Amino acid sequence: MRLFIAIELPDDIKKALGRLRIDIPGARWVVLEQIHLTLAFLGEVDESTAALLTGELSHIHMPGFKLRFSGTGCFPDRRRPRVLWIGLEPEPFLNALAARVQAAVLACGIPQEEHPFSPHITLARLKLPSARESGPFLEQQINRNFPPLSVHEFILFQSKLTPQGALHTPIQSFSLAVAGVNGQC
Ligand code: 3AM
Repeated sequence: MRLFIAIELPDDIKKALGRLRIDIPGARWVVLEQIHLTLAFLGEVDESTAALLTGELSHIHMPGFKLRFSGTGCFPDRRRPRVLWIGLEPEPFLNALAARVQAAVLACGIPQEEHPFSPHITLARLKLPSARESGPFLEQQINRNFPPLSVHEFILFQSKLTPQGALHTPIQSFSLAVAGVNGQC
């Protein structure tokens, strides 16, 4: 199965993020329900490795934390935007969580890309990168009233590729602070 690990967002934040959408020809906006903050992408993983992984992930305990949205941005750069996202203010607990998730993944023998964790929430992917068409998205400011994101768990998701796009199904959630209450989704 194709897996990734992410932080889920509450509906009010998904709705607020949805309001950042603008009309960009050829943009594929992530459906609201599937917007998430990726901690690690695992790719294809067999059942026994997935079982090992859930064991490793359940050992991760740390305090919950709050994230604030910083502003819009894009990958790979503003001249050829392919992925449009919203970024997060630096938060050491988020980096610590991503590092611990990464270590758990590597401990299960699942290879990871080497590039450093760059916290972002993907909102759209562009088939035809256009700096001009993406400009109005990138110029949007995140105002102070934008709701913060309280993080108290992370989730192992399955991603099924379908002709209509990827379908995400939560497999198991892992509570950050409280030991022993990890739930099957
Ligand atoms: O949150 P973002 O968009 O950065 O792009 C996919 C998404 O990350 C990424 O995994 C997250 C959950 O789907 N992803 C999908 N296929 C990938 C791949 N082959 C990938 N990341 C790296 N390699």
